[in-house]
Amino acid sequence: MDGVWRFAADYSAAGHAERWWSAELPGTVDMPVPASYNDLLPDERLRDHVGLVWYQTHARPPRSWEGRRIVLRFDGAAHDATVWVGDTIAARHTGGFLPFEVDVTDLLACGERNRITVALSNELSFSSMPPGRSHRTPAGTVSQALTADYFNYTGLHRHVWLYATPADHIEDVAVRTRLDGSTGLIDYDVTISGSAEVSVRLRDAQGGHVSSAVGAASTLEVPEAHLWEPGAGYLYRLEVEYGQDIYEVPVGIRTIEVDGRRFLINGKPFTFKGVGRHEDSPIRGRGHDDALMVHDFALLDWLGANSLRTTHYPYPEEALDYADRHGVVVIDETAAGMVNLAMDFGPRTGPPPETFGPEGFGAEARDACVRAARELIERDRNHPSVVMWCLSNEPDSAADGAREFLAPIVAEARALDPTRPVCFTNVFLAPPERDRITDLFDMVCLNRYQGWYVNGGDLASAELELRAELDRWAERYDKPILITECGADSLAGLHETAPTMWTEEYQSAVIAMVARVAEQHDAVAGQHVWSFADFLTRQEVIRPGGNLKGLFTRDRKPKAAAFDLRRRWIES
Ligand code: BDP
Repeated sequence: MDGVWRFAADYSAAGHAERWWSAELPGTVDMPVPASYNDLLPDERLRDHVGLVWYQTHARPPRSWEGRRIVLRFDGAAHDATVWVGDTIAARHTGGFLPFEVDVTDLLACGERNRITVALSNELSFSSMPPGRSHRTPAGTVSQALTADYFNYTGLHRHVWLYATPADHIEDVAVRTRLDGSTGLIDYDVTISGSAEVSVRLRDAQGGHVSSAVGAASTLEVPEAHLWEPGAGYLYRLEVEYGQDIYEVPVGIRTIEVDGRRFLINGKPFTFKGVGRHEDSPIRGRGHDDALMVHDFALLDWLGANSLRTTHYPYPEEALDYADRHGVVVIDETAAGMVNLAMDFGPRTGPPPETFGPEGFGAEARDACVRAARELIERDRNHPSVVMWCLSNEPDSAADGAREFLAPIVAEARALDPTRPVCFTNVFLAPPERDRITDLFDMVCLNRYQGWYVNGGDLASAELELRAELDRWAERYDKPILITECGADSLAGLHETAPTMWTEEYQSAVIAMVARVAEQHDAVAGQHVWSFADFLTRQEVIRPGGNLKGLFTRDRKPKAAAFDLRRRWIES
């Protein structure tokens, strides 16, 4: 269903009262799908619009689909979607970074022209996913921003599908892999809509038959298994057959374990060398684009990186499929960031409200985070590239109420997936003496900006303080430490012989300093640099054209730090 749809911004919130779904949308605006709408038109009002926008298209399924089950699927509709097929509401969904689908068999007429309308709201609250807040400006408009440091792009960000299956069909497939010596064990579990027999066949990467079984749940044995390894994403193929329906799932056999201070993949210590990134680019905003995705993964490979954190939300499934095939190690993050009012530097008089106090994140927000973890794990659990769930970015982990807020999220993740470790990323305001939640998690993940927000311009002190803090974490926890973020902003093209803040040289020096400290520390299992590329944020005095901590500019040109890192990562 991708392509150019009709579009109307609902500035006066009239769409519902005027039943915009029941006829052609007013106006003549076209909008590409997938894409964010914000930067598509030279229109400031649209860019910063808070409220509803409407998308509309038509679908004419072939007559040969008669009698089949027809499904309408949205891979990502940011953030709150209501979908009509003709005059009927077909679906409602909250959370723009995870998919939803709906059976529209009874709503669509095969061979006819069917109108499909989507109303999208981008209004933020503490329980929206991602969370944010709004305020009325002196000029009388509503202004809002995420509590996190990225622009609130909105739109039909990912592919939209209309597909058909047999009426009696496969609903879901879950796989888990284990190793017994050199034998791989694949536990599979198929959910079906009826009660006919399920059969499965496992093929190797060349299509050769490996093993088969009958039944909706069983274990397949793979003698002398070819393992999925970092950098070498070997995939088997599980073909599931149920009546007239057939579905295939790529399967990578590998194990993950945290053993004391080591992060083990297939029993071998793994050192993370990678980045955090944003789904962000000029014009399309957060809209998924296969060309950009392949290019970005190629640049990651050029850097010598072996891993990626899906900052700060679930990525499109195409990205995880790519990572599976190419052996890229992924830390998969929910959109539940940042639950932290101590980090909210927006205009304010007086001290910040307490993060988990009466004006902050309460039970509704916590339930939204639990749901976000559940939906993420249900979507991504079959991907061998995913080695850990990141359940929150920089929550207020030093605050009263942090433990009560985070513990149910951790419990949900562990119940749904006992095979993967879980983490959250710690903010510098919560060093080991103040943190209240790290014992709930498997790894210590630190976002650290010594040399930038702390000891800016003074790398000698930055290095000493970073070392000292790592020692304190290592003293307290027998867990691996991962530097999940580090870096400095740089203006591409700004140079100095003596590195000073904002130059490309200074950015390189900060990243090199953290690498030196990390490599010399026994407890540290790797370094992720923030960020892969420059990206757009809300407007702020510290954000000239956005966040400039990219190794690449927003249009993917390398800065000095990219060459530096490549030298270190390719050589090591
Ligand atoms: C961390 C956040 C990240 C920000 C980064 C920064 O996790 O989203 O963009 O700092 O300030 O707090 O550059």
